[in-house]
Order: sequence, then C-alpha cells, then structure tokens
Amino acid sequence: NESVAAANKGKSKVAVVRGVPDSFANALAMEKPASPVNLERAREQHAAYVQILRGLVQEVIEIPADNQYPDCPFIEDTAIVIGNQALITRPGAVSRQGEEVEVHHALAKMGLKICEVQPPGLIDGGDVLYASGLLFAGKSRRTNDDGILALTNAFPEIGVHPIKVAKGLHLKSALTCIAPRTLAVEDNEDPQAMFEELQKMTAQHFKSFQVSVAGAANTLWVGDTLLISSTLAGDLEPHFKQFAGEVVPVDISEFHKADGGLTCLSLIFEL
Ligand code: CIR
Repeated sequence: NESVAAANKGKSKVAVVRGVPDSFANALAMEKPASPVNLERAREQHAAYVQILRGLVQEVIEIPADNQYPDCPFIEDTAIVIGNQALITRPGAVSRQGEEVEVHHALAKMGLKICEVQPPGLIDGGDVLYASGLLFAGKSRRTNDDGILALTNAFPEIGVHPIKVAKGLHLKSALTCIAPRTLAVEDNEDPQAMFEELQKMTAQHFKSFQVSVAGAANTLWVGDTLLISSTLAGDLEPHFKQFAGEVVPVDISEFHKADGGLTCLSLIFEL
C-alpha cells in the first residue's frame, strides 16, 4: 500500500518481543511433542532470536514474561500493527485472553493509535498476513468473522481478504511473504488451496515458492534478511537465497513444540 509506505518513510524499525515464562512447558500444542519442552533451551533460543533481531532493527523492546500466560512469547498473536495504527486482538484461545493487556500498554506508550477487538470478535495475529500492500486474514479455529471485521475496520484504507484455514493453526503457519509479491507456501493440500484462493482474489498477484516440509513456510522477512527455521528449513537455505540478500537459519525447535514459528515471536513495525 503506497500511502502506508509513504507514511513509513524515514521511520525506524522496531521489534517487540516477550520473554519465556517459567510456565512455558504448558503452552498450547495441537499435538503432544515427541520430547517435552526444555525451558532452559527455549530461553537460550529466544535470546538468540532476539539477538538476531537486534542486528536487523533499530530498537528491540522486551516485555517481561507473565507466568499466568504460558503462550506469552508468541506475541505476534496479540496485535496487528500497520503504519501508526495498532489493533489489539482478542486471542482465539481462552487461555491466551489477557496476554494482550501488557502489549496494549507497551504499544500505547510508543505512541501508536490503538483500537481493540470487541467480543464476540476473536483474532490471532498469526492469521494476519500483510504482504505487498495487501491484507489477508485466515478464518481459522482462532479467528472468526467478527475478528476479521474488526481488522477491516481498523485498516479501512487497505481492505482485508479472508481465507479459509481448514487444518493448520494459523494462516501464516502455511504461508508467509519472503520477497515482494512472493510467498513461501507449504506443499500440502490445505496450504495450496489457501494460496489458490489468495491468487483468485488478487488476480494472480503473487508468485509462490513451494516448501516441502511442514512448518517450514513460516519465515520472517526483515528488510533484506530472511529468517528460516534451521531445524525445519535448514536444507532449503540455498533455495531461499534467491529471494533475499541474506538468509539466516534460526533454531527455535523448542517453540515448534508449541506450534510456534519465526513470525510468532515478535511484532515488527516501523515507528
Ligand atoms: C498457540 O497455540 O496459541 C501457541 N502455542 C502457538 C502460537 C503460534 N503463533 C503464531 O503462529 N502466530
């Protein structure tokens, strides 16, 4: 979106992250992981992820963990920020409702314009893809029509395309943007159907890069750098290289155990 791009000119990139609570082993997971979450390793991996972000953005803001919310490191789900507007979500999982309160405070302090999702709306940021000026929202087990309506009202100048997420957790579990008009798409039936739906709505606006490993299409594109999961997408590093100046494999295996990917662990925007 050109008006958003113009408004962002001269601004600096900020990442907001949230620490790993002692309760992290109780984070939600669709399937019980093969080995239990190792809290110490999760904290090391989180610190390494934050360190990488420090090299890619001007400022990293860390919100302390809250033991009451085992899933709180997955901060992406609690807000959608575009330009100077933030939509504070109502997370779709009941155990996660309340995580957004501290994020609301932090974003308000930064001077962002804030609006909130009202009940019965539910939306997780993991279902929101902002790619090449277009906004897509997964209609998933976590995000409902009222949540998508709240997103539409928060960003009226952009307009939102809803996409059905039948199987996975979130829209961005299956596809993410890796370069201008280019999406990494998991090579499975459901993600392929989502990509086709997306193409229909946008008159073939996007190219796709097919990713064969489950979860490996969740990448994080910051500036000219693409973060990929070292454990899921490490073998694909040479292929990803055609899209970005630099590809950085990051080990977040402990977060994968709780269905988390690279996008989930931060909110990144221009301020
Ligand atoms: C959850 O089930 O909500 C967390 N265990 C994982 C959230 C992952 N977030 C994301 O993909 N944006």
